[in-house]
Amino acid sequence: MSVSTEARMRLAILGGRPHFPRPLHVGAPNIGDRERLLQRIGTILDTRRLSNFGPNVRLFEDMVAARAQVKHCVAMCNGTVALEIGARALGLAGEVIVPAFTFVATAHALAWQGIRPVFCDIDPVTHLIDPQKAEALITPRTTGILAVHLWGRPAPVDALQEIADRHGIRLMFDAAHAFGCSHGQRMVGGFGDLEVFSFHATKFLNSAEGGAIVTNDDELARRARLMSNFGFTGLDRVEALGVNGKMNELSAAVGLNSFESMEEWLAVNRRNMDAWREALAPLRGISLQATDGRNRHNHQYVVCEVEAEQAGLDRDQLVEALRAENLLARRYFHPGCHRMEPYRSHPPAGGWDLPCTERVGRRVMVLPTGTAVSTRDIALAGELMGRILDEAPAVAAAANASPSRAEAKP
Ligand code: T4K
Repeated sequence: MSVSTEARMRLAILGGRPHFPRPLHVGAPNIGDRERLLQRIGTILDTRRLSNFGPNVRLFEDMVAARAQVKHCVAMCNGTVALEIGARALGLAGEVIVPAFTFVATAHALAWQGIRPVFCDIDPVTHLIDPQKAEALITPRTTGILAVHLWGRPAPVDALQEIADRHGIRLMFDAAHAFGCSHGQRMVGGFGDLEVFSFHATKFLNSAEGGAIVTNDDELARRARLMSNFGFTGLDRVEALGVNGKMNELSAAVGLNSFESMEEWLAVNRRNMDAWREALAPLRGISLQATDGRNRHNHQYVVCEVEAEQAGLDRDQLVEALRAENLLARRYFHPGCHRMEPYRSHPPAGGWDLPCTERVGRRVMVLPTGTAVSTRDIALAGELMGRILDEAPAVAAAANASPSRAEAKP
């Protein structure tokens, strides 16, 4: 059946059958060569070396550091713990400025250790923290800025560094989305005092669960490693407060396997991005976020914005219609951390002033990509979106009546 014939079936939200027989997820993991992974796991089992800085973790760290062009990599059990340990290793306390338009782990990693996240607004086009607005939030209690390379797009690193230096505060980057991305010729990894990657299953390069702190600062790297292993400096010798943040050998084996397929996955993401660009181009009111050709990009997130007036239905109604088709588009990072607990219940005097975060949070829709998604899937999705727009009034009404839509309301 041709894509156009498939797309002509009745829309699922209007009573038809879903056009996609299996769910298409944002974040379905990329899986590397199975045989190679099983071999690696076999060796781990044979040698009985399962954790505590084993050979797979050490090799993974070397490969991450080389790719990010940075001196040190300390692998961790996940990105959130890496953020927590990074903030501690930097001595962050009091208040830290952070964008509200990010995955909630960025803010939680601070709040979890008694640091107050002070939410900053974003640039409405790039979705990245606005440096001028960040500077305006600095108070005597501010110890740092935690910026995010959202969607793999580098944050305004130079402006932020200049502000941090001028105010004598630390600068840390949440680079969870940005492994393999660059700011011009410089790879993400060596900016600020330290950066944090996530290698969660849903990420471009995954180790099932995993993360890392990367830095060019010898002392910070030493401290982060110490903190990730209870503060042990030798057998029975503890020299600092620490937790268990270590990556295990099985995760590292998955990570090493991912490295071997990384270029292939990058090519798939690029191909899919081109296919999405083509599929969305004719659609009114749906625009794909542009990527900056001067930077390297992993194209892990396909991010678009829905302009309700032009499209004839809003982002939430469109997401509902797509989900009915088994195309599980996401509303990342709606409604913004400031509207999630515990932050929602503790606004500053006068409330949060984040107009761009609010606006972008209402418009952004993230679409599936990665090796589980074919160009044919994308072409069908494009045709379906065209049909949804053509039947916008009926679709909007059906979406409003849907029970999951009611649940999804903030
Ligand atoms: N900072 C930022 C900016 C981040 O985006 C993240 C994580 C972090 C920090 C923290 O890093 P980690 O501690 O996670 O290493 C997901 C991920 O869980 C999270 O890692 C990620 N960001 C965030 C953007 O997305 P959910 O709740 O949206 O994921 P979930 O479980 O709905 O997964 C997405 C879809 O992927 C699922 O619907 C099904 C599919 N999937 C998922 C997994 C885990 C699979 O097919 N197989 C799988 O194994 O948060």
